[in-house]
Amino acid sequence: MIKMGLFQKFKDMFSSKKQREEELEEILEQEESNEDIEEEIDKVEETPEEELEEIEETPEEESVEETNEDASNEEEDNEKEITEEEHEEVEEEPETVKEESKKEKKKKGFFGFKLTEKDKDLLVYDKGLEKSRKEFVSELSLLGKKFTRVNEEYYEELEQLLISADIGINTVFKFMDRLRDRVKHENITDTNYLTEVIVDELLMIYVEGSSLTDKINMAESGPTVILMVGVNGVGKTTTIGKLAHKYIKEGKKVMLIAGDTFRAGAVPQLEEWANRTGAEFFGKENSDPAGVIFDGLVKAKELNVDIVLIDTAGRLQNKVNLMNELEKINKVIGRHVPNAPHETLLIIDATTGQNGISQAESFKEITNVTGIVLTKLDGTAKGGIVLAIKENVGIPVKFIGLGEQMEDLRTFDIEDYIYGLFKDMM
Ligand SMILES: Nc1nc2c(ncn2[C@@H]2O[C@H](COP(=O)(O)OP(=O)(O)O)[C@@H](O)[C@H]2O)c(=O)[nH]1
Ligand SMILES: [Mg+2]
Repeated sequence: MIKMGLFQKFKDMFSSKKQREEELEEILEQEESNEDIEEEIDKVEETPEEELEEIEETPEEESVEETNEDASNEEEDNEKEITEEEHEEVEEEPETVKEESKKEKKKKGFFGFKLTEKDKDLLVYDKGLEKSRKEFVSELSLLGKKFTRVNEEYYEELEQLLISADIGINTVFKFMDRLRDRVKHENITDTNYLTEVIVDELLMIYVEGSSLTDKINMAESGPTVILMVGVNGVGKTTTIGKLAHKYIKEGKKVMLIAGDTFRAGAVPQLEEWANRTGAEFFGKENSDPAGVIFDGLVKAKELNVDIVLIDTAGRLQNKVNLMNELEKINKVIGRHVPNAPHETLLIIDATTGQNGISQAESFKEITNVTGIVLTKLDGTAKGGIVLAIKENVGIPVKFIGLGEQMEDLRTFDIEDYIYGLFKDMM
């Protein structure tokens, strides 16, 4: 009794995605190899244009002089002027067309092709999840090839594989129980087919309870305040830079406030991100964080800022202190902007694995975390951590970091994520 599971559904759904991706890869390859040619073409185009202008100027001037001299014959003059105008029009046309095509070319690329935002998502997800896909998913396929029959040894290796992908021990145990059940019920013996069932069941964990919203809660009026928390080095400041870039690109006015005031270099680091992205900035080194945030919010309101991103220090070593500090910060923010902070995003470094999960559990006790940003997914094969967060923490992942550049932050999209992980199997 074999049901058509999620795997098959996703497989069908993703076939168009795969096709699009193959197109994109081809186009990008061709564009790269054609960049040099394009430069050459530009150079060649520039020279005759200038020469052409010089040649054109001389006869035009002469004809104007002629017209002035011969004032008696008005009819002829008019005729001449018309011819000149026509002449100019004819000349202008190819230039405008040329200019336009140049601009278009810059915008669209050599083949008149423009990447959509969705295309960019697909490419960033694909690149950022490469490690996880190559290591975890290839090993899963290998396992299916190594064992032709489902036996105890197979189960053991599978369990190890899932644990090493950071899916989380409890999730893995639960998963293994479900799998064994399904194998028994559906009388599965073939490991190749079981590989599909495994992906199916993994997808199920991803999809289950996905009613958790990944939307950012925006203020109805006045600035939206987003507070960033998390331990040192996880990528808080970088994520703020990336978010600033994202929102500014969307046409919003953004301000960064440096609430991590004591760590050496933290304030200038944030200021640099403000400069790079074109965001407003407020910060004062070695001052009380809540005080800086207070002053920053006053300025944000004066400047009519749409989104305020606040950096904080992440000293988890002293939980009570951190809790008190965040409480004070929250009070200050709430007093200034009603219903703020609108989001408190906890940043977790995906490469720290289970450690990241325990950080999430601690921060959950300390403050009201509304979303998680999972950074450095590009640097790990442990993409399974998304599952562990869902199972153990229950806070939605809202963004993922897939690289160090400001474009490398994406809204967490379960479909793109699953595709990025499993596309080699589909
Ligand atoms: N590969 C990669 N590196 C990241 C990502 N996010 C942050 N980083 C790097 O992690 C390091 C620490 O980041 P930072 O923002 O200073 O962390 P903070 O202490 O939490 O503010 C920096 O070198 C960042 O470039 C990511 O998504 N991918
Ligand atoms: Mg920082």
